[in-house]
Amino acid sequence: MRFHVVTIFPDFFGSILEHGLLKRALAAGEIEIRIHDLREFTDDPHRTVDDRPFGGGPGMVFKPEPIFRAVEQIRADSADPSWPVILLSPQGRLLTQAVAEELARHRGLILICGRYEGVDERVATHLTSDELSIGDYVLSGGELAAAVVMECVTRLVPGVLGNEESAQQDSFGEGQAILDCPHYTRPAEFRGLKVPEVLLSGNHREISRWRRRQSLEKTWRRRPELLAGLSLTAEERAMLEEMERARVTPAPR
Ligand code: 9D3
Repeated sequence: MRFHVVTIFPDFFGSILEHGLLKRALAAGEIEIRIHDLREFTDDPHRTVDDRPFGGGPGMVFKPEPIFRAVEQIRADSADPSWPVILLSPQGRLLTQAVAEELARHRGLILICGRYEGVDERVATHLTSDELSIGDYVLSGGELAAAVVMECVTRLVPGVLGNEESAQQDSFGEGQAILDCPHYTRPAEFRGLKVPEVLLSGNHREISRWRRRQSLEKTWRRRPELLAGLSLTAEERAMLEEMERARVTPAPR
C-alpha cells in the first residue's frame, strides 16, 4: 500500500511515521508513505496556496492550481490512475471501519489535507474521487485526519498485523460493532478495588458469558444505536431484556 499525502505541514507527519504500527509497517516494506509539500506546487515567489473567497466572507480558501498540479505530478511519477484521490474535509462522508476496508482494497491512496476555511470546490468536484471526514467535531485541518486514515487502513493491509492481533478480531471488524468488555490484570486487588471474581474462577464458560454480558451492557448504555446491527443469540437477547427490565438508568460511563 502506498500513501501519498499532500499538505502544507509536511513536518507534521514526522513523529507519526516513527512510532508503533506505521513505523513497523514502513520498516517491513508493507506500506510506503510519501509526503508532498503543497507549496512545492506553487509558481509564485510567495508560494501562495490560498486566496480570499469569491462572494466575500471571512477566512481563506485553498486555491485549486497547486492541488491539481500536485495530484497530476504524483500520478505521473508514482501512482496508478485508479487510486482514489481523497479530500479530507468536514463535509466528507464519515470514515468507518467499512470505509477503511474499502480503501484497503486499493494499492495506493492520495490524501489531500485541507486547511483554512476550506478548499476550492473544483478540487472536490473535478479532482477527488472521495471526500472523507473522521467525525463530527472541528479540527484545524486535514493532517490529523490523514494520519487516522493511514493508521486504520494500514492495520488492514495483509501481513501488517500478526495472527494474535488480527483485524478480524476487532469489535468493529466484519460489520459486528459491539463495544469491548472490561479487561483486568494483576494485582487482583488494587487500593481496595477488586477484580471481578468470575475472572479469577477459571470457569471459562462463565468468563465468556460475563464478558459477552459486559460488552452488551456497555453497548446498551453508551452506543445503543449499535445494537440494531447485531445478530444476537437467544441468550444475548435475554441479557438485553433483563437490562431493559431492570431499567438501569442509562448512566454516563
Ligand atoms: C466554518 C465552517 N467550518 C466547516 C464545518 C469550517 C471549517 C472547519 C474545519 C473548515 C475546515 C476545517 C478543517 N477541518 C478539516 O479539514 C477536516 C476535518 C474536521 O474538521 N473534522 C473531522 N474530520 C475532518 S477531515 C478534515
